[in-house]
Amino acid sequence: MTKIEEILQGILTGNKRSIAKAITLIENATAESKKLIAKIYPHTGKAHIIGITGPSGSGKSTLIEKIVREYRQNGKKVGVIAVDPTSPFTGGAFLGDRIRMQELSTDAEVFIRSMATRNYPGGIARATKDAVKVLDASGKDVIIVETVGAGQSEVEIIKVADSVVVMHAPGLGDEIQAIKAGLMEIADIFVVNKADRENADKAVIDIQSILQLNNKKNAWKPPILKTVALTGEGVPKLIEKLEEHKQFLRKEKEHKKSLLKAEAELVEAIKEQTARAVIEELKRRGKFEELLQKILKRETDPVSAAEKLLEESFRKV
Ligand SMILES: Nc1nc2c(ncn2[C@@H]2O[C@H](COP(=O)(O)OP(=O)(O)OP(=O)(O)O)[C@@H](O)[C@H]2O)c(=O)[nH]1
Ligand SMILES: [Mg+2]
Repeated sequence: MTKIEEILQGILTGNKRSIAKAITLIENATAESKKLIAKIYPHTGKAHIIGITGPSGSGKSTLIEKIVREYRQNGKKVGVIAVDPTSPFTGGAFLGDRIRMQELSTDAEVFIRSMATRNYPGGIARATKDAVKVLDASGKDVIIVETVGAGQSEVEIIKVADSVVVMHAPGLGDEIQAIKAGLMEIADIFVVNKADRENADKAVIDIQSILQLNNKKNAWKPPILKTVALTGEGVPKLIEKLEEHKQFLRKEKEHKKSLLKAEAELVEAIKEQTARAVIEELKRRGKFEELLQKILKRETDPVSAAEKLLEESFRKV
C-alpha cells in the first residue's frame, strides 16, 4: 500500500492520526495532498458544515465547545477547524477553555484542529475546504469551522460552509459596523453571545434593524438568537435552528432538481405536441405529400423543406 492509500484507509475508518497527517499534507500543499483529495472526494458530501464567524472576543471558541458537547449528546460525530491564530486550541485564551477543549479531544469521535492563518501555498480557503473534506470523508456528521470576523476570511467562509452563524456580543465597541459591512449578507443565523451582559438586547435590536433595511425576499429568514457561551444557555435552540437550516437546504436542492426535471419534461411535451399538430395540418393541406415528392426527386432536402415550411407559416401569422 502506498503512503497515500494508507492515509486514505485510515481516514475512512475515522482514525485520528490519519486525519491529522492528511491535514498536514494539505497545509503544505504537496503533490501528494492533491492526489489524496482526489481519492477522498467520492467519500464526501455527507456532513453538515457549519461556519462560525464574528469579531474577536465575541465568544466563538467558547460557544463551539458547548456546541460540540451538545452534538455529542445527540450522538453526532464532530470535527472542528479553527482558522484562527488566537484560538484557545493553540493557546490564545484562558487556560480553563483550553483544558475543556482538551477534554473534548480525548473523545474518539471528536477531532479538533487549528489552522493558523499563515500563508498557505494554495490559499487559506483552499486549505480549509480540503481539511473539511478530510473530516467529511472520515464520517463526521457535523464539521464546525471557526473564522475570526476580520478581513477576507469571514466572507470566504460561505465557500466552505452550508450554514453560516454570525456572532456578535455586547461590549465590543463598534463591531456592529463590521457586521453591517460584510457579515450581514452571509448570515443564516445570528447569535448575540454574552447574553448575561446588560446590552445584549440592544445588540439584538441593532441586528434586527439592519436586517430590516436589507429586506431581500429570501425564503430563509435568519433568526437572531441569544446565548451565554460560558454556561451553554441557548445552545440547544441554536442547534435546533441549525438542523432547520440543514433541512431547508436539502429541500431547496430537491426543489431545484425537480424544477429542472419539470422543465425537461415540458420541453419534451411541447416538441412532441407541436410537431404532431404541424404535421397533421400539413397533411390536411396536402403540403406534406408535396414536400415528400420534392425530397424524393432531390429537389430539396428534409431540413431545408422543414425550414421553408416554418418560414412560410410564420409569415402567415
Ligand atoms: N460574560 C461572558 N463572557 C463570555 C461568554 N462567552 C465567552 N466569554 C468570554 O469572552 C472571551 C473571549 O471568548 P472566546 O471564545 O475566546 O472568543 P472568540 O470569539 O473565539 O475570540 P477569537 O478566537 O480571538 O476571535 C473569553 O474570556 C470568554 O471566557 C459569555 O457568554 N458571557
Ligand atoms: Mg476563538
